[in-house]
Parts: sequence; C-alpha cells; structure tokens
Amino acid sequence: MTHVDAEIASQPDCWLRAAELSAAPGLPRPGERVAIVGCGTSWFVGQAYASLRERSGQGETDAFQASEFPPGRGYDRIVAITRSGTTTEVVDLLAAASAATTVITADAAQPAAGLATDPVVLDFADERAVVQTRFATSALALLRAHLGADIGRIADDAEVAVRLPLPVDPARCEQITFLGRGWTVGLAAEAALKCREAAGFWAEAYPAMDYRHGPISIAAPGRVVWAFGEVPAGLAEEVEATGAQFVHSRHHGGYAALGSWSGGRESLDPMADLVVAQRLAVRLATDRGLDPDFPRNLTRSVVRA
Ligand code: F1P
Repeated sequence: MTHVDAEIASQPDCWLRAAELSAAPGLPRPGERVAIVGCGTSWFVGQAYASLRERSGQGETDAFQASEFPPGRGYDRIVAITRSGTTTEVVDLLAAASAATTVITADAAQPAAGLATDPVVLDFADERAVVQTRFATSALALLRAHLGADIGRIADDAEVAVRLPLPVDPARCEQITFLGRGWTVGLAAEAALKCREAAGFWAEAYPAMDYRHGPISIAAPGRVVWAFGEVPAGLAEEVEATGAQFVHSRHHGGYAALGSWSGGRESLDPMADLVVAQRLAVRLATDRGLDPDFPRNLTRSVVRA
C-alpha cells in the first residue's frame, strides 16, 4: 500500500477532526471581505471555499493563485492554504500583506505559520506522499464546517467513497475531463490535477457550462467526462452521443449504486466524489508502473532559492 492510499482512506476521520477546529480564531467572520490564496491543490480548494462562502451570504470572497494576487485590493483578511508552509509565492505574499492573515497549514514550524496573524494547524492531516489528498480536503472540511456544514454527514459519504468500486475502468480510459458548477469547479480542477500529478495522465477541467464552448470536441469513445455536483440539463446525453462515458454519482441510478451505498441520499457529497477521483488517479499511476507517492518532477512544495 502506498502512503497516498492510506492518506486517502483516512479522510473521513481527518474531516471530523478538522471540523472540531471550526471555531478557531482567524476564520473569516460574516461580512469580512476575504481573499483566499494558495498554489496547486491548495488554490483549488480555496476556489471551492470562495464560491461556497460568497453564495452562503457571508461576504465577498475571491480566490487567487498566490503569485496572481492583485496588489492594492482592499481585503479585510487574506486566508492562505499551504500544507508545507514553505511555498515561496505564499510566504512572499504573507510577508507583504497589510490585511490580517490566516494560514491553514500542516506544519506550524514553517515560515507561513510564523507570518500569520492567525495560524490554524492541521498537523494530523499532514502527508508523506508528495501529492496532496487529505490535507487539502481537511482544510476544505474545516472551512465548510465554519460555514455551518454538517461534516459528520459528509464524512459518512466519504466512508462510502473510499470503498466504492471505481466508476471508470483505468485500463480502458485514455483521457478524463472533470466538470463542476459553483464550488465544484474547484473540485473538478483538483481532480484533474491529481490525475496529472500522480499519473502523468491527460486530464482537464472546466466549469460545466463552459464545456460545450469548445472542450466537448475532445470527447470520444475511450474518454470520460466526470461531473461533480449539479449537471446542466442535457449535458449527459450530449456527452454520451460522442461515445464518451459520462460519470456522475447520480447518473443512471448513480455510480454509488455500484457499491453498497445506503446513505438514503440521491448522490454523494461532491467532496466525497473527489475521494473517488483521487483513488482513480492513484490506480492510473500504479497501473502504469508509476509511484504515486513520488511523482516525477514534483517535490513536496515549490521553494524558490
Ligand atoms: C502546494 C503545491 C501542491 C502540489 C505540489 C507542489 O503546496 O503546489 O499543491 O501538489 O506538491 O506544492 P503547499 O503550499 O500547499 O505546501
């Protein structure tokens, strides 16, 4: 078993532990104007949170790749997500910030936590694999809990997600496009990054409504379109007309029906759906003889000398 396999499987427990920190000082207060920043995986979960927070009426929330933060914007708080606490773009931004800063990190001993007004430490979710799974989703579980989500229910879905048969045959799939709407756009981007990082596999991600504006030309037999969350009317049928496989936890009775799912709900929480995509990314890697814990060209964090 790889480190990442064990880390993926531990997500339900990690999410429950993260939710216990939902009253931690420094998490955005209602009405604050918030920017959330990160790199790679951390950026994508930040995108998901930004959409959830703004749609829940808590205040304007923008997400930026840390290097693309627009200087001069008047935010009340900058929230940085960084597992390592060492990523150069994040550390530089924190050092220059005039707003209050919150850092969600796995390692309190690294520079990001020291620069933060309010560090929130999820050390129990740190990882040995280079590719991130449970730290990022635990950060999102924390932020969702802070917005009032019932993480117990979502963790129940994740318990199902770690055991379900994969809805895609890794041996017969040459490409995957992940789609999302609203907060699940960030989850789709993260699922695609996981396939690229862990397996060097061709995966893309788009907002579901934009998919028809060009990217659908990639769809073909042997390829997969996997939607998180809400699916635009008619999209499943359009994808299937190309010969591609359409995957959604609710489509055709739901791929969750492949397993022994008895959650009494129509579909998995999209964050649990991401867990299934993480497992597929690992399978794509191991089936190709790759080590998903240490993918080529990647390191735990990107630090500029
Ligand atoms: C961010 C990150 C990861 C990515 C890779 C390099 O790290 O870009 O998302 O998977 O391992 O680092 P961090 O700032 O969250 O530590």
